[in-house]
Amino acid sequence: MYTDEMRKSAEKVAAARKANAELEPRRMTADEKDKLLATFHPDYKKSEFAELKIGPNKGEKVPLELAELLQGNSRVSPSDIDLSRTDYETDVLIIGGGGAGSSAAIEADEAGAKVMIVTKLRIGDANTMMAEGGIQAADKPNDSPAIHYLDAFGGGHFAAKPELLKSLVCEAPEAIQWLNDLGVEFDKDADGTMITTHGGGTSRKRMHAAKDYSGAEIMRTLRDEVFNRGIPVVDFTAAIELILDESGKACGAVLKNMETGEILIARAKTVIIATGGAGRLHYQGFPTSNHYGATADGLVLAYRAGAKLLYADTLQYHPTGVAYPEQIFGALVTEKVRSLGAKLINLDGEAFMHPLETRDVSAASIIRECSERGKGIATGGGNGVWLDTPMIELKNGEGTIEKRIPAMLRMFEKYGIDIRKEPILVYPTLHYQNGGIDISADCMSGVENLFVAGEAVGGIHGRNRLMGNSLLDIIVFGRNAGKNAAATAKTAKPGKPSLKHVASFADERKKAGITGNTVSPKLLPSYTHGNPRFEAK
Ligand code: MEZ
Repeated sequence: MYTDEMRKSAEKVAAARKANAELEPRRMTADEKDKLLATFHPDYKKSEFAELKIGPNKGEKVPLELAELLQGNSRVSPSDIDLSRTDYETDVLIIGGGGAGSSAAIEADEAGAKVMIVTKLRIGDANTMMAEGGIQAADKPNDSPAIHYLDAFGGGHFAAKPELLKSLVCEAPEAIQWLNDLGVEFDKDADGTMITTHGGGTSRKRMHAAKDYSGAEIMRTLRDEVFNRGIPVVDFTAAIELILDESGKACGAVLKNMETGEILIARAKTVIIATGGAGRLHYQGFPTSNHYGATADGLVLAYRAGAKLLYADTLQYHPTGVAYPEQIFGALVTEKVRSLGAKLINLDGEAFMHPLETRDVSAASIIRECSERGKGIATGGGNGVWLDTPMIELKNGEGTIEKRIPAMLRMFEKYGIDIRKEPILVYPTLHYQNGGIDISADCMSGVENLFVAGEAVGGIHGRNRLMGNSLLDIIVFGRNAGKNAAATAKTAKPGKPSLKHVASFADERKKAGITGNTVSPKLLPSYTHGNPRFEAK
């Protein structure tokens, strides 16, 4: 499968494997990291950001593609929408059918609220499903939530909102127990002890996994629970605007049937945004590990309704996306591969960095190797570095790859690459939206009765997230959002529904001189445009 040029370099990797396996590359100093990030991390490329001219974050910079959507035109003309009709009525309306939305639905249902999920694709079409390596929780005797907090706070450049990070780490052990009780098949030893490993930037082994399809296993379990409880799921139906009442409280959404284009009205006492990430916006032309619907819709809905965003200028590029073969370009190669001992190696067979630096540092380091240092391996469309997977079995014994990372084995096997015998080519891929909607500790956004959970939230992780803290946050904040939205719904008495905020936003746009005909939320990626089979009606 590899070209002759690639093979020549792969031979150097094989020759140096034993020595590289024994080598402990040093960790970078804080100064070295800062310099590396400033020069090579995509978040620092000024020309790729634009200043927002309107809305709650006016004056702040966000990626060009996001700025266009946040300041875009609504998909509806408020005067055309008949708000007197009611197609759906519920206590808690959850927008998004991934891990956060499902966790929220389960807890709101448990609290006795009437709940409904709407999702533009199907329940489980979400980044949760795509997560591979695991979920963090400090539940071993040598660990504690305080140590987990320090790892995550440092890894996120000391920018996380303390009250959010505190909830994340303190509620983590219970979240794992909850998932275990629901039926998630975590990796365990023969005596039932959970197997845990390191991730980048963790000082303790606290990554719980279900082989290398942890997210799929968690999503499978949550989806079963949603169905078992009989919670209604309205699929192929996108939320295209929030509805607020006269006093500005969230009380529903304008929906659009993705197949027929029909406009529907959902009324609710509280609303939860759990719409996930933005990888399919392909910032700076990066490929993505994200699912098909990751187009930042929740951020657009909330922003237009007046909710502030936090750290929307910071994205996570997972260091190891597939660089070759091109059929799976950008797909995730889980960090667990490095947790199990594989190292990153350059063209000349050198282990050029510690394999478990934090993700922003690792990604920037790979980009430097492929650009300034000229030590990347040509892949046809670009460059990549080697991830020396055979090292895993050299260190841990034969059979480890099949047992611990079978999905990786299968993914490359399809293209004639046996990762037990040959290294693989990787390059950073757009993986996670570090920023999102600003919330308080109870998961409420700046708009009253509008709650947020999962990747659409900003501030839990600061300006960089550690592996396994995202599967954790969808559970912790999903559950909390569900409980709090249900409690609030008990006493909420929504006033007259209105789309005044949509009209005001359009006025603001005009006054600021924003022209352009971009409509948002985007709903589906751009490469569907022009193809009637995939176009959102
Ligand atoms: O938290 C993640 O993003 C994750 C577990 C990814 C991975 O490398 O597997």
